[in-house]
Amino acid sequence: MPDTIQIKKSHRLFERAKQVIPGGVNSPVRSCLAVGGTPTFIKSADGAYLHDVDGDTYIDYVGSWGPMVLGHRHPHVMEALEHALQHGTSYGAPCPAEVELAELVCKTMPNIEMVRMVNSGTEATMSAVRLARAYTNKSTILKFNGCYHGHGDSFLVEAGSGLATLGLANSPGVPESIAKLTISVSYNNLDAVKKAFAEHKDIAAIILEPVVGNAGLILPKPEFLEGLRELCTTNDALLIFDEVMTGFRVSKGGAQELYKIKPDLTCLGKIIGGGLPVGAYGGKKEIMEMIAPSGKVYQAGTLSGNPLAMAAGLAQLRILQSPLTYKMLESNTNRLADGLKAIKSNKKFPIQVAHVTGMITVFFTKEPVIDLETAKTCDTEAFAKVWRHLLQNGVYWPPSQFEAAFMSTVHSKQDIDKTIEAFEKALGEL
Ligand code: HOZ
Repeated sequence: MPDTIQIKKSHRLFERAKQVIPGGVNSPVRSCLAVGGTPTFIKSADGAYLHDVDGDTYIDYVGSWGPMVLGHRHPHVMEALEHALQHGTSYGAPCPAEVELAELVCKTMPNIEMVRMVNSGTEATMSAVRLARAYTNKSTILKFNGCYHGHGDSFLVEAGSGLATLGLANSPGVPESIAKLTISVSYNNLDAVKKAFAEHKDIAAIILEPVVGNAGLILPKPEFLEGLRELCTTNDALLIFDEVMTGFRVSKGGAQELYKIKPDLTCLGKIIGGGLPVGAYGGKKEIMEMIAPSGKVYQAGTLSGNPLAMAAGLAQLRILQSPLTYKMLESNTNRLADGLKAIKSNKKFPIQVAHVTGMITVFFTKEPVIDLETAKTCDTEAFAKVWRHLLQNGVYWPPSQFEAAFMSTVHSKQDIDKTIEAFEKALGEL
């Protein structure tokens, strides 16, 4: 258990940070505000572990919010980075690694015939929507409550992740004229989508997380994704899968491979940069060729295709080509999920365990969670108490009921069993 003198180092850093960084953090969820905690400042990471500035070690289930499928500092990724570093950090000009990475992305996700590298998931989704609007010559976007597609203006409507965590539905600063071009309906509700298409003739695209990770983990009902595909085709709208979290995680080819659905455009994120700041969007050639300079839809970036990020991403994606990786990831996730489900139920605080390869959420509610509305029935105070107990017992779980936890291939059986024990104890003490 972290000792009190050392805890003060993280605490002192947070106090300093609050003077110069809004809320003391560079992204709201990690402030741990929603769970009554303060951020743990990390000094280093390796494998399945995070080491904080106070000398304490935690089993990491945040995994940098997705990219650490192979754990932190995988030797091949580190080697590729060290090699790339010998050659420079940024050229603002094309480099061979970006071609190789683009080829590998297209090969692994065959629905992506062409891909454009950007620097974050937010950039990918914003650019994909601009492209969809240009391609369809329509303006309205349909999204789902609880899905989070980064912080672009169009997406901050009933968004999950930090907004759901802070109890916000939208953000000041987004002009009404922009917000009204976004329709948001309940996830897993095909009737609501049909109704939206009947009422709005101007829908350019549906964008969604095919498996939601930003309202906690929510799985699509069997007919949901297929229904969306059909509705988009019938209504001349594009289907955009935001696979920033699920790409190369829930299976090698992402959720689109797992559920056998062909989106028109796919957004990818940090995972294809091996943890460095990368995003990408890609899809059918006919659509992608509308992007400048082959077409007129403008999108650009000095750091796009950055040699360090491309090298790390390539190294990670090459390892992820092996089916063994996903067997391991699946078996680790199942072990944790089975262990959590087997915890003797605490009648006052029932839990639901949702999982898919590489991702898991423990919802503190009595009903299965199928959308943001059911996720909101969770007892967030009970979650917060359990979260604090986990942290004190060396388990770094996402500090929000509305964020999925991420597994890696390098979580050991002992790590997982220790996590289950910590949960059991925390639930017992509620
Ligand atoms: N919104 C991110 C996960 N869904 C969290 C970002 C962060 O705090 O790093």
